[in-house]
Amino acid sequence: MAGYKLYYFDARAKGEKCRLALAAAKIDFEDVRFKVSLTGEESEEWAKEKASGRPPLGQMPFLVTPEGKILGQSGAIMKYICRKAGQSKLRELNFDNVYSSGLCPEDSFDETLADMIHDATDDLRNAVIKFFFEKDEAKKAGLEKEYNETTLPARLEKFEALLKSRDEGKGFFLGDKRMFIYLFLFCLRLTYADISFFDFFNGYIAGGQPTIPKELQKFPLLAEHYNRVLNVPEIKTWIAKRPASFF
Ligand SMILES: N[C@@H](CCC(=O)N[C@@H](CS)C(=O)NCC(=O)O)C(=O)O
Repeated sequence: MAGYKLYYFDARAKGEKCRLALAAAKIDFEDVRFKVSLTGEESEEWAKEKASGRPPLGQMPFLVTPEGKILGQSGAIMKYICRKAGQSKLRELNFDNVYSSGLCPEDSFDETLADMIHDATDDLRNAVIKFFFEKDEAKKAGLEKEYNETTLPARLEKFEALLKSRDEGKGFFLGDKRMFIYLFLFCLRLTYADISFFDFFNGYIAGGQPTIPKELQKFPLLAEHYNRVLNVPEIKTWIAKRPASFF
């Protein structure tokens, strides 16, 4: 049976959080990349794929599962992968309500908080995309100014407070709380909220480089969090080996 196949352009952009989730979940996948055009023309291979009707929304990224099922929308794909990663050996032992080694919070309120953090980073992605592709120079400068001076700093303040609200910001946004069950200590752990946040700052702001972007300098907890995600071994390895791309 073929493994997972992720289809996207040869870019980080909207596809990378899915690739980061696959890497963090230790799921082998085929990283199918279509040629990207900065001038907006459609590549022949993508036009053909789209015309086949296979991408469910006529867009990328889309994921083909080993069973041949197909999913679109980057956020939905990332969450699906992270939920899959939760199907650990411990689940088979009926420890479901206690612990899962996955990348998705078990508690439904926490899962919704993870969605909130993901959606809030998507707002930033969309703001960057808006000024990046704006052709009117004056309009572009206005949008970029608003993003740099208002949208981004306001959101960063909120993100810093959200991170601080769990374990004083020394861990991840969500995941298991610190508690002992029998002899095991369960700690805050990586979830898709962290992957999404990290992907925005790494993929969109730091040009994909393993460096902390200057925008996080005034937010020490977020800067440490960025480093914490960057140093998750599977994420570090993926970043070192992924193909370089312009955006
Ligand atoms: N909300 C969607 C947006 C997907 C999207 O806009 N995909 C673009 C590339 S980033 C695309 O497929 N463009 C090519 C086309 O529509 O033909 C997601 O996050 O997956």
